[in-house]
Amino acid sequence: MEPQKKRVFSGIQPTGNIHLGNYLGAVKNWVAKQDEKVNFFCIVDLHSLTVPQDPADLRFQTRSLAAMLIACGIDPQKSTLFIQSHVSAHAEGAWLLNCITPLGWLQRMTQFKDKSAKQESVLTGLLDYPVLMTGDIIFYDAHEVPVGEDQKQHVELARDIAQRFNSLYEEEFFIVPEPVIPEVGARVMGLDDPTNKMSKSLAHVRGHAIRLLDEPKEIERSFKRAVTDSGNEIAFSDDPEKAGVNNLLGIYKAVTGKSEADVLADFANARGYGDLKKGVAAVTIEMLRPIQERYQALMADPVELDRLLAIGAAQAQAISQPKVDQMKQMMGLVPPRR
Ligand code: ATP
Ligand code: LTN
Repeated sequence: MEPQKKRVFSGIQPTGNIHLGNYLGAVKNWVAKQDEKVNFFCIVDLHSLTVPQDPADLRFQTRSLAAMLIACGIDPQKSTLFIQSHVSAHAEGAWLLNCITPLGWLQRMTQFKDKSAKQESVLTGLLDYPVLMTGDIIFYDAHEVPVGEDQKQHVELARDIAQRFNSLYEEEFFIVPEPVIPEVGARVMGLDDPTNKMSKSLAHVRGHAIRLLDEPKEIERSFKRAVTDSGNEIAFSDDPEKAGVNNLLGIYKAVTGKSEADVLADFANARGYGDLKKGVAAVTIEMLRPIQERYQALMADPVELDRLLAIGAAQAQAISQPKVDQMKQMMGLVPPRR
């Protein structure tokens, strides 16, 4: 008998512009592993409401991200792709988890401390967000949660909440999930500042990121302006002075899938960084071309996109709602089934 495939859950917020770092560091790996695992990919629109959003903008960004993920290769036949607010079990179950989660656990979260310090008026949802995230994961019995380093503490909290529910109500009811942090190699740095990671919240800044929907001319321009150094040696390096060139080579390597030796061979005859920048731009444009075409086709066919998202939501609801219904029974809200 085939061993049971592990369940993977990951979420991505529909805010900001999806960029090359998100693709090379996260989405590309999700696509590659679709056959090995049972995957749930969720566009977490409820999470986005933890900071104020323009309703029309949020609606558009949510659909646009769904289309982009499919365009990148998330196959709705292989993976369950859905929008969080379409599946009512998330909000319903999060309330139940709220009522077993000590406030102090949430107040300790470093992301809450950082984000709330920067805002004048802090919404309750911002504090409570890790509980909603816990439900996302544990209502699907997910074993693995691929996330960036910044989300590790939230997945650890999810483990604590799952264990607390299990010890209060029924041992082993929830799977205790593990965070899966990608290797550091998958870190794409900002083109304008190669010492800081390329980031969604800065993707609107000119020259910072390559956004997956950028036109070829824009991509060429952004790479051309990329910060390098005053030398001319094209080599992989850990030297912070050479971070710009290292980042460009890293992007070329990730896009082409070539070995470091083959990457360097491609630039053996380059006359300085200008040729490196042109080379990286060319392979990135070629990689993004079919993704952009598929994206445009999906956005032009809203009926098909709705159909795919409705299938995803139905599959997700069929798994998470029974789990939440069982919680309701255990917690004394509805009589247990005989
Ligand atoms: P922000 O930096 O504004 O918080 P983000 O760009 O990190 O946003 P997320 O939605 O938090 O975007 O991340 C989605 C996924 O993309 C995560 O798995 C994250 O680890 C990955 N990711 C984000 N930025 C990079 C990057 N520069 N290089 C590699 N992977 C990245
Ligand atoms: N909080 C995450 C997004 C997220 C998530 C999840 C990730 C919401 N629910 C469940 C993994 C599993 C973020 O902001 N990157």
